[in-house]
Amino acid sequence: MHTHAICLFSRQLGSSAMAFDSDSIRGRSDYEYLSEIGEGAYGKVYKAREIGSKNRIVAVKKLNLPGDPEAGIPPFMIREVALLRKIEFFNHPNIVKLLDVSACILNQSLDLTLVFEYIDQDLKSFCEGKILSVDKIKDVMKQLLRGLDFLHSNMTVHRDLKPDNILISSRGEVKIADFGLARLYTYQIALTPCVVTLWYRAPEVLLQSGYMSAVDIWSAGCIFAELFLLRPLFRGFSEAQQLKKIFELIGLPSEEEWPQESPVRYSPAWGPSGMVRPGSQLLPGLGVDENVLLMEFLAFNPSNRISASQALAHPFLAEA
Ligand code: 0RS
Repeated sequence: MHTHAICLFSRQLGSSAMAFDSDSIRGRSDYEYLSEIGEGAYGKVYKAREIGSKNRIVAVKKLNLPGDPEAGIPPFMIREVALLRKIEFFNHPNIVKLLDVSACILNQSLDLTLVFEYIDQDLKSFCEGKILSVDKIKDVMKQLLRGLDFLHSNMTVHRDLKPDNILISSRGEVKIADFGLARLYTYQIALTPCVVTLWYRAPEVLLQSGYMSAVDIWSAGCIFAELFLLRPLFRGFSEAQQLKKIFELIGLPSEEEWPQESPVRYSPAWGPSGMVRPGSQLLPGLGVDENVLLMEFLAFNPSNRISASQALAHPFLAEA
């Protein structure tokens, strides 16, 4: 079969709209698929070998959506790719490297192929049944927070950070992957170089420290504790159970602290009353500095939660 497709974004990062032969778009002639490494709502991720002079190992992420050929590439996909390419431009050591992007509409379906550098291991398997030294935990957290600080200063939130999508290279480099749920939290994406008015912009937008990024910090806190405990900190199997487990550790906020706009009603049955006092030990197995930092990561109110850059300056991570 020889079909021509409309294709946005080139095979090599650099140029834009072009038409390609479908076989080359689908990558059949470019990559030898070695194994499936992941599957999710997003599609599938494969370990593959690039055919040609390079022969390097890559991670190929394939997203497929039922598409209306008349409608073209949906704006959310263009935004998603614009975000990935913007992030890529800065080439941050703690963000997985994007090598190639292509999107095309073919036979009623919309394909998006993302090619990344391949990293040997995920954090989940890295720490499985292995006791990590405090220095190693520090190193992993510093790299993770540097990656998060970079994302957050580019007004991007990951929203689904977990040990499965944090990768560790054989050289010990920590890299954040899986931007499937990541979103820019600006109203204006700089796709066109136009002057935008700042006159009506709220201070939290100007300060680029919206509460949005605090969700990643919570995740980082859970991961921090997991590196010590060698098991997930809060293992709930329903949303109610998850909240209950959280409040069992950090204490139940007062009714005044409960977000007014929340559809979840306040109930004293959620957990022991009263938030944990500052200076108390959340986890008895951890040292004082570790506990103080953990408490800052796990602040109930997102506006009180530590930022990635503040965490990097915390005594536990800053020294040595
Ligand atoms: C279920 C036990 C395993 O290089 C791995 C890579 C790996 C990558 C890579 C690079 C860039 C992604 C992967 C990526 C893209 C969604 C993703 C979701 C989760 C993780 C990565 C994603 N068990 C699962 C996965 N696993 C080992 C055990 C590995 C091992 C090495 N290298 N991904 N996953 N983006 N989209």
